Amino acid sequence: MARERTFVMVKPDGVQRGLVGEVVGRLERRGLKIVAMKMLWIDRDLAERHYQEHTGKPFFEPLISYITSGPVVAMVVEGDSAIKVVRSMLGKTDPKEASPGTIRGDFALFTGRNVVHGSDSPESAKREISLFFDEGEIFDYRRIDEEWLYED
Ligand code: DAT
Ligand code: MG
Repeated sequence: MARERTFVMVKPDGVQRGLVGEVVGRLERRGLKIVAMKMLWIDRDLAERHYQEHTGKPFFEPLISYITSGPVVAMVVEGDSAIKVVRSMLGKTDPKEASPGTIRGDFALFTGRNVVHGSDSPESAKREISLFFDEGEIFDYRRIDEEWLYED
């Protein structure tokens, strides 16, 4: 069993469209545990650092202005293989290609308004969590259903 932590964010369009509860509810019902959560309004500096791998790409400027256009809800989510499981729940980056049943496949149409972010690897998860959260904002606790969720 590989218990992992990943970084998840409801982007400004998700907040504006009232999808915070939908996203959090899906993660919780899957058995993933929210170990940190906050609303914040990302500034340009944090946006550029978060999306540093995309610096210089044609969509970089629109991406930065989208992600800084309103408040977001940022989370650290924990569970077995959480990084891969969350990515599969988000669906493909381009919502037109995302399967129904995924968050993007159910709630979005455009790559530039794709509602949610999730880390794509253990390295990105570690980097992104530390960009958004101090250690003291992340909580270590047992959820009451873990006994029934985990096989061992
Ligand atoms: P993901 O968010 O699925 O991890 P990514 O890391 O490749 O995707 O890109 C980050 C965000 O940048 C993505 O959610 C939307 C935007 N983006 C990516 N590729 C794009 C493209 N070709 N055109 C416009 N926006 C794009
Ligand atoms: Mg990415």
